[in-house]
Amino acid sequence: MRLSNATIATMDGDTAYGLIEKATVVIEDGTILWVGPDKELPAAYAEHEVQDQFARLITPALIDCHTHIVHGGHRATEFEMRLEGASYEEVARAGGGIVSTVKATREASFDTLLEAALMRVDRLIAEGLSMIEIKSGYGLDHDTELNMLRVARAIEAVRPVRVRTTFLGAHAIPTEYAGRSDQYIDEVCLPTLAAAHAEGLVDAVDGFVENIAFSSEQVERVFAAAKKLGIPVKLHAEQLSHLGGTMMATQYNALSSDHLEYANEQDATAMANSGTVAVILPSAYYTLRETQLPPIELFRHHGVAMAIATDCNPGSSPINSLLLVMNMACTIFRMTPAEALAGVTRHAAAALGATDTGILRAGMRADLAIWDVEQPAELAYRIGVNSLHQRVFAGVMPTAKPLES
Ligand code: DI6
Ligand code: FE
Repeated sequence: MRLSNATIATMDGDTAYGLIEKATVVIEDGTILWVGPDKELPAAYAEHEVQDQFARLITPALIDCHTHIVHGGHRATEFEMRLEGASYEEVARAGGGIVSTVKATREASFDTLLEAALMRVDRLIAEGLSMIEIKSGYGLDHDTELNMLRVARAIEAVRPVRVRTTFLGAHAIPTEYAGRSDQYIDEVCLPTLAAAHAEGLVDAVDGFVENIAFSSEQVERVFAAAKKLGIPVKLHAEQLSHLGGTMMATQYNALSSDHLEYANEQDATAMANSGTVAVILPSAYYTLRETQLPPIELFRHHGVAMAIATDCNPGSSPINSLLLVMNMACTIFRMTPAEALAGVTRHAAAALGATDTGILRAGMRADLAIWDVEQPAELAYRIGVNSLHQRVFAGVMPTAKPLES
């Protein structure tokens, strides 16, 4: 198949969008064979079935590289509490917050969790998503952590989307281990990681270094175990305060450090050196009415790749739209629309260690999003508007229903 007469934002190369006007992408067996100007189409591809795109925009399909999309219940009551003045940390300490979602997730069946997650995933797919990272971390016991990861994997079996699973056993301290966080790491987190890995359920290991969660030293023990198993790591760090999680994570060549509102220049240089992606999460900042902006300019200055993601979760980020997150990244964090698009394609792929997607180039997977817009900046510019015309997943386009004979 060949899609012609398109504006193609390859997100490849050194220019902002890697833009090619009046361009063609040739796809075969789920792979991109060629991308370039219509006029330069090699003769070998001239016979491929052609579809005129009438100047539509083609980008890599979107990637959400940080979500907690599998979870039980919701936290609308906590939303009300926070609006009446309670802080996120106060809610957490009062037994709300993450721990209340843990209760709801433990009580939910596999089917209930799957059904609820699919409703959210479908909204992302409708915006051109092809790959999603999904974390555990609302189980905090052996069975529920494994159940969450199995649900995450099941999504891939029932929807045309790729799932990357992340073990986040060090997300919060469950009530039964209150005041005994070291024991929780030893007795639950580490053995559950081993079990989940043995079942093939872990693509990466994550942790939460924060006053309301774990210390850098505690998460480092989990990272050391991940390293022994050969699993890459990533970290929730410097979200509510600066505790140095990012520096520790870079010593493990973390794929990403996420949130980062309180990160500083030392963190930025360490991330640049270790190739750790900064995952920026504007919706969590927005929902918590945070005022400390992540140091975007420092990341830019030091050449740290920036991804952006939904952080979809029932507490700090009840959002199901990557397009809206792109808008927030620009309007609130002053990222450019080109950085926002790279943040949900090329750099999101890097944050997941995925090397076959995120840019449009010969040899990459044919995961594309086709948009009814004139220029790529429109994707981040419009608010609450989904301009997706069509998604192409592994080279497959949804076809029109055949006419009844
Ligand atoms: N940081 C977050 O933003 C989410 N987890 C984390 O470590 C929030 C999780 C929640 O509030 O349920
Ligand atoms: Fe998160």
